[in-house]
Amino acid sequence: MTYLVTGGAGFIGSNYIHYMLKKYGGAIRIINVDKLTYAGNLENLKDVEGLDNYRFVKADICDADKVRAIFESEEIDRVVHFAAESHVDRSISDPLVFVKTNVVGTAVLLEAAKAAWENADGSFKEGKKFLHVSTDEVYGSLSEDKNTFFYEDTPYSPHSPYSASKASSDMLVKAYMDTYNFPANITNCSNNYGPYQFPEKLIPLVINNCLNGKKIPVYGDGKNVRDWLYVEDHARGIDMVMEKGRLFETYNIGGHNEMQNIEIVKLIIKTLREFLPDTDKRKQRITEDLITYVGDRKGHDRRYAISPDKIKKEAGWEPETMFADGIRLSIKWYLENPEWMERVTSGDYQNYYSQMYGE
Ligand code: NAD
Ligand code: TDX
Repeated sequence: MTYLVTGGAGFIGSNYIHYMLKKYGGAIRIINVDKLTYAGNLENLKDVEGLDNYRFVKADICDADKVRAIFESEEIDRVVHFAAESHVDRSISDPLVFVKTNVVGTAVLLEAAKAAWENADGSFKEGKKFLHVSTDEVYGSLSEDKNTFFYEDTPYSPHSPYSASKASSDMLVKAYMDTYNFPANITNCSNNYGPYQFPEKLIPLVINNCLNGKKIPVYGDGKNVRDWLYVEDHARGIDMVMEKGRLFETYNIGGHNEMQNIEIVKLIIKTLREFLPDTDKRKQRITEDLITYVGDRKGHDRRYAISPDKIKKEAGWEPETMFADGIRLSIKWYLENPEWMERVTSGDYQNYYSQMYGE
């Protein structure tokens, strides 16, 4: 069984590749296609690099010739499509790259998979599936009423250029399913956290700023709510949708872990203080005095919360890692991997590809 994973050098993609190779070993083969933008870090995958059943291809998913060539040279059974520009703040200052990668890149992949998998009569070869990884941000924003959730049939109402580009890519996948019976699933998940997350996103940013005695920028009143999902739970959810999800269906994946941003910031400060010994000089600087309220993000969605009822009922998936445990695991990981953070923040990690692959 051969998987084409796009964006496998990013945060969720690299965790997914680790999860899959650990679970299935040599029974599967993974081809990781990634452009290696600022967010793609091959060092995340150092430990699988030498495996016979893992191959890395440096390519932009917008490059139709290259993508088609991959489908022609390999018998791809399954596509798991993570590759995207993923940071909301960047989409506010530079929307066009989001449209290009997230919309055009998805269209290119769909075309290549369709061309490779379609029979002469318009049906598709047995067992093929395209799983498109999307976000709960396509549904817009919820009120603070705790009884409201995003469901699979919640109308799309994206607000940021990022979520609008993801919504467009979802619509393209839906169009391929409706028009061609193209074998696909869409998953929409909530905020992920865990190892290997680029420190532009809230949790690793707060950990990194604390460890460096830097101010922690909290947008607006800090009371925006996100529904946090431990990345390994997400990887398992994607695998279960791939195995058990009904074709043409959408599945929401969420952790039932709603938290206000400010609660998370305070919890990270408290946990770091607990983990660091008194002799560690950094500890004295890690206090709530680092918290700095700054101007709000433009168009900032107030609350996200996902109902994972459908994936639970149909695939038996449930989150296994509650936030209280997951955040401790994550903080420990960042504390134990200071060189990873150092190389990512200094930009050094970007030399890894040329050292490793000699290009
Ligand atoms: P990330 O930014 O950490 O990684 C994205 C990866 O895609 C990087 O390796 C990057 O090099 C690659 N990439 C970017 N543009 C490319 C292009 N044109 N061609 C090939 N590769 C390219 O993102 P992430 O947080 O791992 O998110 C993965 C997917 O999950 C995205 O589709 C995102 O929208 C979705 N998602 C993320 C979250 C989250 O909390 N992080 C939540 C819901 C959905
Ligand atoms: O410095 C910060 N200060 C702050 O208050 C940052 C980076 C964020 N925030 C707030 C904004 C959000 O309310 O924290 C919350 C989380 O922000 P991000 O980590 O940027 O995530 P978010 O915008 O919620 O989007 C994430 O989850 C959904 C991912 O980046 C998306 O790719 C995913 O689709």
